[in-house]
Amino acid sequence: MLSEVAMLPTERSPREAEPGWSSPRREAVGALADTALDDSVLADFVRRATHILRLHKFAIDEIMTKLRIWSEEFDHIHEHDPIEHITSRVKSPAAIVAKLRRRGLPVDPESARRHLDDIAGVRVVCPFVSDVYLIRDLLRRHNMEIVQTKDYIAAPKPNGYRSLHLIMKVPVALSDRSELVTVELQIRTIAMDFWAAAEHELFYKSGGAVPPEFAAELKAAAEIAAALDARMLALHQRSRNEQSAD
Ligand code: 0O2
Repeated sequence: MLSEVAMLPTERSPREAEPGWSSPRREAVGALADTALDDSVLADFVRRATHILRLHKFAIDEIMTKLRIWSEEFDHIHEHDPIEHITSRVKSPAAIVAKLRRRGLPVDPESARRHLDDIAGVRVVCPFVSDVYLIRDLLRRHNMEIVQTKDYIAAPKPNGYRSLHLIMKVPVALSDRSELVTVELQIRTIAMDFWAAAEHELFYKSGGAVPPEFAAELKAAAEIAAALDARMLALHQRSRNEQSAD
């Protein structure tokens, strides 16, 4: 039952379902490394966390519905779909327990809900950088509550990582009440996503320590990806201008 909640369907295009947020993620590696996680603690957490995990799945469903509508409507009206694909996941119980332990927090579902912003994660991959901010603006325009923004496009991480991260409070209407649920939304271009996936793979294989010359190469590659994004955006804008002049 629980695995149905933790293993969400994910989507390559907003309109067709398929398997997930790439793996193994760093948090999963962390969870394996922390195998002080004894089975009884995890089993107890899993038993008590079902409701909270389900709630986060519902919040993801809410966001996905909005994104699908915007994707299809934009494509229809403006002949441009700002969403290339979407993936999502509910964090696994083992990864939640490992993160709470790492942070020295109580290991129970309420503590997870209070302290972790990334139990529900949605990743939106866009063709152009302008689409990333378009999605952010659409969320704002529809009064979706954004409680935190980390703009790693305007200010990339030292390793070169680029993405727009939004922490959102998503209202979920249950049969007897409404609940505000936290969702982490990562919005990035295809080039940023390619870099992040490759970096994650390299980072994972190197066991967490990236040698300095390797790190410099990764950063240089991120800058090439950013330059490519800038060129593709310029082409996109030129093509839009030419279409509107016709
Ligand atoms: P997963 O499975 O993708 O969720 P926090 O999440 O609060 O503990 P932080 O650094 O404050 O950590 O959060 P931030 O900066 O918003 O980053 C969280 C997520 O962004 C990560 O989640 C990754 O998905 C992605 N991310 C951030 N930095 C990098 C990076 O340098 N390379 C790659 N490939 N991804 C990055 P998790 O927890 O790693 O895993």
